[in-house]
Amino acid sequence: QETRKERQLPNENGDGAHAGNTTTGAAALGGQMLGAMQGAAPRARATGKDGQEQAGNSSPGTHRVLSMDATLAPRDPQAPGQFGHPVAVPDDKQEEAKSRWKEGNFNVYLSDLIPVDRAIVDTRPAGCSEQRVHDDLPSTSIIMCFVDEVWSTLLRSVHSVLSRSPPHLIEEVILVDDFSTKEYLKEKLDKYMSRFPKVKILHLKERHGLIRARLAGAEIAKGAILTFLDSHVECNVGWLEPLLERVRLSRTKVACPVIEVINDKDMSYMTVDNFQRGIFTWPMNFGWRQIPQEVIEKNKIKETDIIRCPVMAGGLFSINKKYFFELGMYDPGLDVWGGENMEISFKVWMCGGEIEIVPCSRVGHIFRNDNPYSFPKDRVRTVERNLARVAEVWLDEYKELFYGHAYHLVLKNVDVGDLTQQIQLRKKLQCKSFRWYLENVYPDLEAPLVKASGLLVNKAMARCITVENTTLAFEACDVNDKNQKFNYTWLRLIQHGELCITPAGTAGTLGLRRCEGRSRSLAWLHRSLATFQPELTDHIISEHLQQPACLEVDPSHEALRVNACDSGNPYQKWQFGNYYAD
Ligand code: LR7
Ligand code: MN
Repeated sequence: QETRKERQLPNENGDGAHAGNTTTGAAALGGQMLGAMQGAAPRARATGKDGQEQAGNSSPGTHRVLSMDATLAPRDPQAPGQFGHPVAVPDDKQEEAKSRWKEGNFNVYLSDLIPVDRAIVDTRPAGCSEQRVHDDLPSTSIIMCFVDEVWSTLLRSVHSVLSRSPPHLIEEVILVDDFSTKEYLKEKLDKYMSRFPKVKILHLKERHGLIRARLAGAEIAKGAILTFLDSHVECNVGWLEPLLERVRLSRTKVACPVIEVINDKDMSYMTVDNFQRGIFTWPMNFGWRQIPQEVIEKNKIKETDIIRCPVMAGGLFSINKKYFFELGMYDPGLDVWGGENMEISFKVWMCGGEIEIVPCSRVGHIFRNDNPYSFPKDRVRTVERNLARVAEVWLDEYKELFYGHAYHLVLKNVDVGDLTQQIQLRKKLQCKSFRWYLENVYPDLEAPLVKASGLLVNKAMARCITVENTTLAFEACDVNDKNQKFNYTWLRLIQHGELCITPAGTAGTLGLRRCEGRSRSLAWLHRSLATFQPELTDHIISEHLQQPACLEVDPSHEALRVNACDSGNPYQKWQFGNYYAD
């Protein structure tokens, strides 16, 4: 479910529609976008006639973006899918198309039907073709990893790179075959590609998974810049130069194209809404979020302006090779697929770099609902473990939010493996804190460190739990009494300083113990149980005891105890002073 979300289409993702936090979010975002525009190179932003002249006069050493393009003169204008138009499966081919779907989890039949060098419409915003880039852009190694990719799709990806990039900027195209099982990806592929001297194929001898396959490609790359692509893409007109221009301006800029949509059903090339940032929601689900209209207007953000992103989608970006190595590339302990986009994004921002979307660079990608290849281990578990590694290394105290939103990982006590090297790396690079990242890069993320805090009031008695030395009491509420203040944490602890409320040794009684982050014996479920026992909302249920048992006040003695949960019992209803999240 969670990983599905990562692959949702940019313009279909619910995140874009979130209105809840626009006021604070937008204000904070305003500052951020302003920063973004100051960071953009004036030369690279020159658009329209005026801009062009200005750039021409004041900056020798620049030229217009070339339009290396088959769009205007496709080899066969009548061929299906030409210009990115949708294609329909003929009636008598429906069965065949259906049966071939699972080869790639998209319409493989249609992919085979349309030319491998089809033209697509130039979807760049007006002004992009007038933009100027430096004459001395660095050349790049393109790295494309694949496992059992569909033949026609892989070819179309490679053709689009070769025909829509200025040749001198392509050092090489490295195809990393991640131990594919399909016969056609062996000699047949080698033979086909042998006509393109720049294309090199690295056949891995065992399955590396996407993440380590990319590292294998990076190791042999000769270009100063690495450009990673998925193996089912179509690079659009002028896609490469604006990416390289950004990386040239600063070696710590990581440049991503706008990822457009190649429709999985009819293979049409669809453009996406402008002004979308790559973001994540808890527990680290990648998504897209539109910059609010008022922020766009207030800051006069143009369609061609660079967009700074809290996180990248993962598959398509250019990065300075030396910088990538300095950053320790990807954590090699990440397995197969997933989470590496979070890792590289946090690492880049926190250790002094920037992640940008470059609107004048556009690349289509086939979005699919499921991976068409097998996972060596369970897919969900692989992704969860990867994300937990990222959380442990990069999120500091905020990792509790991650675990709080994926509490099953706490219950499973997920084993993330050895993190020593990653933690050392973070120290060595003197990276900033996750708090800094939140404040400066992603201020619109809601990230309260606890779920609730303040007085813990019993609703029936209107009295409060109090800590007296190291024992618990039940007294008249007093907002100024520090001993009545508790935090309800993401790890479900009811915490007062170092101490946590727990069912005591003797049945039914309550006590205080030193808190331990992941201890289930200290965990209490408050509110969240609403999903399967709605009537128990506001109860506080111990997770420790065999039977579900609730925090209760014994009305006759005014003593605290744990007792069998009863939805109608008002002596079991509790409320914190403040709630920050559900
Ligand atoms: O074991 C593997 N070995 C591989 O070589 C698994 C995959 N791969 C290849 C695969 O053939 C493909 O070319 O790696 C590439 C990416 O795999 P996909 O296409 O199955 O991934 P995706 O497009 O569903 O998912 C996104 O997230 C991934 C994991 O975190 C990678 O970062 C992908 O590159 C990334 N794709 C994009 O960013 C494109 C836009 C999608 C979005 C949002
Ligand atoms: Mn993909």
